[in-house]
Amino acid sequence: MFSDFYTKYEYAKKMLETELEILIHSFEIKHGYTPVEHMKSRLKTMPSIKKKLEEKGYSFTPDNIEKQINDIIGCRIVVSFLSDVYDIVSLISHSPNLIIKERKDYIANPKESGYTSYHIIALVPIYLENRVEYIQAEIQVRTVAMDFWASLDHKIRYKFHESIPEEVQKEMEHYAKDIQELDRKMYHLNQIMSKYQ
Ligand code: 0O2
Repeated sequence: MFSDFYTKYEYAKKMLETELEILIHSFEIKHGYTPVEHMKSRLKTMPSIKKKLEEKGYSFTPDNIEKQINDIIGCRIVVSFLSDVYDIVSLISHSPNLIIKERKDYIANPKESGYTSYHIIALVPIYLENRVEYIQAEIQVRTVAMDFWASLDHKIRYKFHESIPEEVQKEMEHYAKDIQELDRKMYHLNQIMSKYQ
């Protein structure tokens, strides 16, 4: 039952990867500049889908997966500068092949933990025999500095199983502010450099 269901997500992940690669490549050709440091996509595993559903108080059924989990397909785009985040977001937003369902700007409004990133929930079309189906995917766009913080935070959460000591939490909140400051400085440097190009 679940393997057929999962196949749709595999198709949609391929569609999304191809679409993003083309969009980014066309941006690079137009601007003569490569904003993306790296891009990675993944399908959420069934055990982790089950865990997330249980945490939300839902049973593990295909219907609940489809309605309650919007990041079975996850794609992360890591860029150099803060301005690149918004350039990439704009690029994705203008794609005729994706439908933007939701956006969450955790850069303008960081999460309580200090987490910053720009999230887009997009609907990706997959072309089946007699119909088109739209599959949800979460695209996270962030700078290298934000990515560094988020991956450390992820390791901390894994180590402490969500009950993170207050001392560690406070340190991470401070570092999140340092990261924001560093991104602002790098953005400033990028603007200075652009005068010389
Ligand atoms: P994983 O293992 O990275 O996939 P949702 O969880 O989507 O139902 P919500 O609140 O709408 O609920 O989602 P949100 O917070 O917009 O996005 C969730 C994803 O963002 C997480 O996925 C993480 O990847 C990332 N994220 C959000 N907050 C934090 C944070 O404080 N620290 C870190 N490191 N990442 C965060 P998952 O499924 O939780 O985890």
